[in-house]
Amino acid sequence: MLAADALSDRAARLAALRAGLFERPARVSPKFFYDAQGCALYSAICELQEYYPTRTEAAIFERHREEIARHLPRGAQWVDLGCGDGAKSWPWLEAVGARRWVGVDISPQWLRISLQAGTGRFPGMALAGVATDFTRPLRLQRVLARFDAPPVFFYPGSSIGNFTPDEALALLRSMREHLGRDGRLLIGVDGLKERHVLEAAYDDALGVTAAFNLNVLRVVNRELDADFEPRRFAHRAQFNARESRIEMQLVSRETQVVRIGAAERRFDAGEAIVTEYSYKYAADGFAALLRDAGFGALQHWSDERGWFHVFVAAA
Ligand code: AVJ
Repeated sequence: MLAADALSDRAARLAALRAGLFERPARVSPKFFYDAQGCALYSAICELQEYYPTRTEAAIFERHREEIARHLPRGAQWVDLGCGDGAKSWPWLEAVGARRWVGVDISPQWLRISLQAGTGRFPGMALAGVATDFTRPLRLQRVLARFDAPPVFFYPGSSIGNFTPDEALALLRSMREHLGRDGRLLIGVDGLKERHVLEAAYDDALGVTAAFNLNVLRVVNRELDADFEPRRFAHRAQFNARESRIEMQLVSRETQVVRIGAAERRFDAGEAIVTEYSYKYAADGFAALLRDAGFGALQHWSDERGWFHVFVAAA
């Protein structure tokens, strides 16, 4: 596993986490959701009846795998961005006859799990894991240069939705710069749909998403030596139609003072901490974003309801 982030990067991340908590409104980047507990809760979310994105994308992949694969280079280096447990990649490695799998994730836990799974399933295949964070430009040129095979950047699950359109544009540009002539991007993005469907997906009846959201307070307590009490905050998920995004927040149930390291932060009753934006795109809106990022030829697949979109893009 390659540790792309030095200690100073960790210090900078924690400083930014701390600064965000003192802003008005307070905010915590969603990248802090994914400690071991957060990863387990996210896996549970993906099984929820209300959370349609994982299932809908999987059905598009299953149904169109052969056709999509014909638009991807054979013998590729498969670069799984935000690989998680790696499970979404494995059928693709077979479909494109990939020569190497490169897992990229912010969570070393996920990298360990996915590398182990990949080794078990593809004993002869070259595997690499890179621990890094997509809030900065990707720098995978050196890792990719070790193999003479075109890359496929695989960015499924609407992870791109966590970025504002401006940030998404920068990330897509940085992916495109890695592709060369034969490389491709295969990306999944959640579609615009009725408010009640969106809000149920982010506020499920079992409270799994609430637990996932509240868990970030435990991450903050550990990372910043703070004393947030999850019970004193409530989960909220609302669709902001003007911005075309789900907004997840943690709302203070009462007026309270929280210690954060040596400092204190007061939260009024009803005051919110913004923890996640999840942007939703119409197919043509996302195609326009890809073009703005400099991509050329695009292919698009969707489900019957148009709930989720899959694109293949060439540089
Ligand atoms: C991992 C960013 C795709 O936005 O749907 C799921 C995260 N948050 N439920 C999403 C998430 C709450 C998820 N992404």
